Amino acid sequence: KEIYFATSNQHKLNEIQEIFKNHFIVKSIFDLVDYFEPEECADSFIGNSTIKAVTAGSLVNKPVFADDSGLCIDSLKGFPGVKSARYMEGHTYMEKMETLLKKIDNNRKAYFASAATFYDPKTHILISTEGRVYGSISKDIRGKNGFGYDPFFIPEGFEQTFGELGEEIKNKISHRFNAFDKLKDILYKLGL
Ligand code: ITT
Repeated sequence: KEIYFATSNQHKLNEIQEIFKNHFIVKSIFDLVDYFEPEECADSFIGNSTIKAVTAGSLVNKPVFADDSGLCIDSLKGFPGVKSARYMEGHTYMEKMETLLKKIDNNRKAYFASAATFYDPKTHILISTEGRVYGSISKDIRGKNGFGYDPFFIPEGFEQTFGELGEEIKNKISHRFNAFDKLKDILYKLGL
């Protein structure tokens, strides 16, 4: 089975291709169209992943997946959260992680969240799930694997950051894995 993933983030595409390798052939939406990214104006991850999936699915008239995700830091009241991508604009992740490190107090708890949406424009079936991985923000920025905020996030049960742990471990425990694994189970139960 083939499904198109409505993302412009190559790292997300690679992770989803790996997670689904025994279930779906996941292709980039850019194989079909010069996909135009819709404005992510919702105030929740599921709201934004729904906007992406419905826009893309309607454009290509085929079933699609979308993901909206971010890092929520406890001591910053969940910031950057749904603004995780926008917060980065015009800066490098290194600069932004350093700025965040200065703002975080003794409570270093944080989680990554991912909303996964499936949309089929022919049947109008629309399904969303959310997944999280809990952990903490490291005191320094470590590791070159992954992307975005991975080099300063330590998942629970580990001492290394996602940047150090690498994709094999990340893909077994990540927010994205948890969200898409739930979505996969629902699609399977519905026979889709
Ligand atoms: P698309 O909307 O095209 O899918 P995007 O990168 O703009 O790509 P989002 O709007 O969902 O995606 O923004 C998510 C941001 O949250 C992402 O750019 C990273 O900064 C951060 N993020 C999400 N998942 C992450 C992960 O697994 N590791 C590190 N940072 C992550």
